[in-house]
Amino acid sequence: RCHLAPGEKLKQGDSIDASLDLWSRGDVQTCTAWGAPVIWEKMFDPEEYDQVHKSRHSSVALTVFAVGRYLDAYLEMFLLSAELHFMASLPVTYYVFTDVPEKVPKIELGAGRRIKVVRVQTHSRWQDISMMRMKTIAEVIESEIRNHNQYVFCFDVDQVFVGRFGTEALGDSVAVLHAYYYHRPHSMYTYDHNPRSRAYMHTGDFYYHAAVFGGSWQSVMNMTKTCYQTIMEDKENHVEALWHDESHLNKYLWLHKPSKVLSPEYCWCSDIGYRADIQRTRLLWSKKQYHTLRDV
Ligand code: 2GW
Ligand code: MN
Repeated sequence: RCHLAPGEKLKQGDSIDASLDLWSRGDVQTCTAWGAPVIWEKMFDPEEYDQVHKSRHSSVALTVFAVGRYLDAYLEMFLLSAELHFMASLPVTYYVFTDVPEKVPKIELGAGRRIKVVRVQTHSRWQDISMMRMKTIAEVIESEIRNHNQYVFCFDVDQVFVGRFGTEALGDSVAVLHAYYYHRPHSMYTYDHNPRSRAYMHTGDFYYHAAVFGGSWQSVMNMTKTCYQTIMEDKENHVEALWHDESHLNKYLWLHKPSKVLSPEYCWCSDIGYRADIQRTRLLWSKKQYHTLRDV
């Protein structure tokens, strides 16, 4: 069922997807082995998706962390571009987690859009800044988000929206294909290969990028809680997974298959250059400023 003819309709995935039309494409995988759609440009009608989500009063919480030097380096562009492209048809609440709330740029927000700034402590190791996001996200879903938003999307801050990242991306549990691995053989996936880590895995479905994941608040709470638990078990055992939280997320998503997969359009890296299957870019990695932002 993953090899539908181009133009053939797909009726799979979440209940909302099942009620709408999703078209297959001939040049890319548009459906996983377990029946979840993989979303690419030309597979969906954006207006139709917006209408359904508007009529259901869907709303979305976006979480993003800007701790230490990442605040000045990336946050303003991230937020300004999200105002243009992220779920433009729906109410959105941004949860910005930072160690210096007063430095969060005051940007003008569209109707129905709000920003909440939450102070978090910083960690001396950047690996911990990244990994501890899982704990913080689970906590804020539990204490706040679940009372206001059906959906939650979690982002790295070092990225910029450049095209529609819309309601077609909403689903019960959603993950994005890593731009560098979607066309590579499984043997090259950088899963954690240390049997002593809880993130250990040998075979998997895809290599997902932890820079973007989301879903219903229930699913994202389970995802982040479980990843935090496995990260802490590793700490007790004095091991750290190869790609930190990303390794744990990949393990989780192997054991709990996502109901929707986003193509690398939803987290693309311009350095890769031209690819015929990428017909639209929606979110781009920002340039890394390793020399100024990382001391390692
Ligand atoms: C991270 C690395 C080195 C030095 C600083 C930081 C750092 C990260 C920081 O000083 N402040 C901060 O707020 N962060 C947050 O953590 C920020 O939201 C950032 O986007 C996120 C992940 O760090 P990042 O973007 O530098 O890591 P990447 O782009 O190499 O990310 C992939 O691998 C990570 C694990 O190593 C995560 O899984 C991430 O989700 C992946 O995209
Ligand atoms: Mn990043």
